[in-house]
Amino acid sequence: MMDRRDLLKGASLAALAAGLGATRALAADTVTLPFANGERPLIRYPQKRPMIGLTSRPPQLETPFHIFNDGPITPNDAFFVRYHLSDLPYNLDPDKFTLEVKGKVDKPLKLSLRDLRKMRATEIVAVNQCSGNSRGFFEPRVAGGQLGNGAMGNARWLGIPLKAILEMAGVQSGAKQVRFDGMDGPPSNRTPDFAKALDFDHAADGEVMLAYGMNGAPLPFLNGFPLRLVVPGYYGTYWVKHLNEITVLDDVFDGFWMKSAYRIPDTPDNSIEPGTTPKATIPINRFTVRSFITSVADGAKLKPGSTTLRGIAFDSGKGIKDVTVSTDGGKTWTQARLGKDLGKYSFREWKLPVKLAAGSHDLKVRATSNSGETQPDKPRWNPAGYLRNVVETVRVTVA
Ligand SMILES: Nc1nc2c(c(=O)[nH]1)N[C@H]1C(S)=C(S)[C@@H](COP(=O)(O)O)O[C@H]1N2
Ligand SMILES: [Mo]
Repeated sequence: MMDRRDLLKGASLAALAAGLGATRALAADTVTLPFANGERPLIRYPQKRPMIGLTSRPPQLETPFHIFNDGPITPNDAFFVRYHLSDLPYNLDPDKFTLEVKGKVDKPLKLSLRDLRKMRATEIVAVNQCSGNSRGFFEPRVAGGQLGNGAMGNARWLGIPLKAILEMAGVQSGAKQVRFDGMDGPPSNRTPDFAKALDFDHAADGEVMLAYGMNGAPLPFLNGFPLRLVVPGYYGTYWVKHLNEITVLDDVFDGFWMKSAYRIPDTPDNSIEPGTTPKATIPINRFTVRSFITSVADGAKLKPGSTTLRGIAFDSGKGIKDVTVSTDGGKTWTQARLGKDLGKYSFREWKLPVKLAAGSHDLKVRATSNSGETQPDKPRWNPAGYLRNVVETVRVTVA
């Protein structure tokens, strides 16, 4: 259990500010992601182990993929980091932090962390994944952060259902959306502030959460200390960090990050002919179903004989029904055994013992959710590089 002292200790903000703002993190080593221009430094930030660095202003860090083989929960110090704007709230004082709830409510609120921590808390295990996770694999290539598969993570979140806060504030009739704004901002006025909105019914569904705890500890600074939105099953763009302003709206929020950015083609599978422009778009929303092999990396050399393949699968919250694996490039498929069910929004581990003869093998994995949604054999394409969920292939040589 965390008490208030832990909360402060957890961030040790002065030290963080020095480490994050003033000095550049140490680049110890490099890794190469498997696409053109995939060379990246391994960078060490406060509260983080060495991570794959995408940018340093603002910090953007990817989880080294082998960490997903360590277990279904992604450790806080290995959890990916994504920001849009470089003015981070390094100087925030958790004692003075207030969450403001305003707009179309009868009783506008100003809540301290202490107020929030007195309320009845809930927990949920849920995957956070950046919309652009795996963008670097798009063909043809698309603009944006060239991410491998490490812009995702699974954590046990602790906090207050947003529903309880909205009830406390007394939402007025005619509420359409709820807008969320965090304490970070643009270094100049040229870039629009980062704010996101959810439809009111979604915001008040009882699952959307204001989280202050992550895997039994306070949120790491770079993952939104002291408070962030958790939107189970939805892409990370909605998971607003350093959240200090909630506004109930009686119209649809048309800020830049809703109206112009983070949009997907309005087609049945949200994809279009590669290289073309969509006729109409909608805001990105739920995760597509995905699965990965985590126990062997692409290009690995294995000894002939028995080995156990392991990995993870997840979807937008229907839960994983089954995972099948092919060791012959997709000609034949075998059902894997699923691991413990940590909840429908969590990574689901799977494993399958296989015998591999000498030669090269294309290993493939495919997950199907409880709604029957499954992964396509051919990648779907959209101009922002979102939603990747093609059946992934890991090529290994057995000798
Ligand atoms: N305040 C704030 N919250 C934010 C963002 C941001 O730029 N500022 N980026 C969003 C995006 S696009 C993603 S993918 C997630 C990433 O969460 P993480 O950095 O904790 O992994 O944070 C979201 N919340
Ligand atoms: Mo993102």
